[in-house]
Amino acid sequence: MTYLAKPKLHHPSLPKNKLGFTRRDYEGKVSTLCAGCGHDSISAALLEAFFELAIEPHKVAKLSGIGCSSKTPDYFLGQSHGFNTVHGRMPSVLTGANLANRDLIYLGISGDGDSASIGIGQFAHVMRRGVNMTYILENNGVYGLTKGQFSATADAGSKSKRGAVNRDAAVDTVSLALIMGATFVARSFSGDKKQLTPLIKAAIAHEGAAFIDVISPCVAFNNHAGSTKSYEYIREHNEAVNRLDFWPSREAITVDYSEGGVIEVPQHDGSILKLRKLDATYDPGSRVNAMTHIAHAAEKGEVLTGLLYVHPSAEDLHRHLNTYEVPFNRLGEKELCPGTGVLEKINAALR
Ligand SMILES: Cc1ncc(C[n+]2csc(CCOP(=O)(O)OP(=O)(O)O)c2C)c(N)n1
Ligand code: SF4
Ligand SMILES: [Mg+2]
Repeated sequence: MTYLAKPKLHHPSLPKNKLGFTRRDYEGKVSTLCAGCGHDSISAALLEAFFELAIEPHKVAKLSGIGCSSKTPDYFLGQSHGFNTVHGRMPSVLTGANLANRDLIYLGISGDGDSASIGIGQFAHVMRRGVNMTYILENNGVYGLTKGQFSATADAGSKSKRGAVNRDAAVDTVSLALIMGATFVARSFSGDKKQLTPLIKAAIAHEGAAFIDVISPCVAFNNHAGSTKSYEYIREHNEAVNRLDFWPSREAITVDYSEGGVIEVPQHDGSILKLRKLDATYDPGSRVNAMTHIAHAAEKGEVLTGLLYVHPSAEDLHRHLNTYEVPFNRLGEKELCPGTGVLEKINAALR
C-alpha cells in the first residue's frame, strides 16, 4: 500500500556513505507493483547509485508521467522533490523546473507509452535542447498500467499475451535520442544491476541530456514466448558493447586496467568514466558508429546494451541560453526590480 510508510527502525551497523546516510535514507514507500516487475529492480539500482554517490536526497528532483513506471519515484528517494505530471508531459515540466533552478539534480522517469507514444514529441525536444538531466525510460513494450496493449516500442512480429501479432514498426528510443542530439545514450536491462548502476552514476555526472533506455519486463502482460521484452528473450539476446566503471573525481583508482581495451572519458566535474570494451569495433565517441551498430544488431534481433554514445564536452541548455546562474527562488528584490534606468536601456536596445 503506497500510504504505508516503511518502519523506520533499522540495524545500527548498516553501512553508511560519506554523508553518514544508510541505504534506508534513500528508500521511498512500499512498492505496489507486481512481484517480479522489472521497474522495481530499476528503483533498486537508482537507490544504489544515489547512495554510492552520497548525494543529499533534498538536492534531487524526480519527475515522471503516468504509468506503472511513472509511479516508481514514490518507491525511492522519499526525501527528494517529486512531481507526477500528466501522461507524456514530464519532459516539459522538467525543462521548466530545470530553468528555474539549475542547482537540483533532475531525474526523469518514464515508460515506453509515456515517452514513445503520447509523449514522443516532448521526448524529442528535451533531447535536442540538451536539458541537464538523467532520463530513464523503463521499457517493457506495453502499456502495463492499462492492462498490456502494445506500445510503440513493441517490435514488429512480437506477440501479445493473447497471441495477437504486432505489425507496426517499433520506435527505437536510443536511435531517436541519438538523432535528436542527446549527448549520453545508453541501454541496459533491469535484470543487470551491475551494468545499470554505474550507467546511472555516469548519467548523473554528465552535463547535458543523458538518456538510459532500460528494458524492464512486465511480468503481468509481456513476459511470454513471442515477446521480445521478456526476461528470457533479453537474457538470450543481450549484447553488451562495453562495461562501465564510474570514478568520482576525488577517489583513487584502484582497479588494474593494464590489459588494454579501456577508454577513459573525463567528465566536466572531474569524474572519470572508464569503459572496458567488449566489442573491439565499438566506438562510443561516434554517433554514426553507434547508430550503425544499433541498426545491425536490430536486424539480427540482438539488443545492444552498455554506454552507446557519450559526447565528452557536452553543453547543457543553460549554456546554450546563457542564463543567469542563480536559481529564481534565490533572487532578491534588487535583481528582480533593477530600476527604471535598466528597463529604459533594455527598451532602447529593442527599438
Ligand atoms: C492523456 C492520457 N491518455 C491516456 C491515459 C491512460 N494511460 C495511463 S498509463 C498509460 C500507458 C502507460 O504505459 P507506459 O508508459 O509504457 O508505462 P508502464 O505502465 O508500461 O510502465 C495510458 C495509455 C492517461 N492516463 N492519460
Ligand atoms: S502491470 Fe506490468 S509494468 Fe505494471 S506493475 Fe505489473 S508487471 Fe510491472
Ligand atoms: Mg510500458
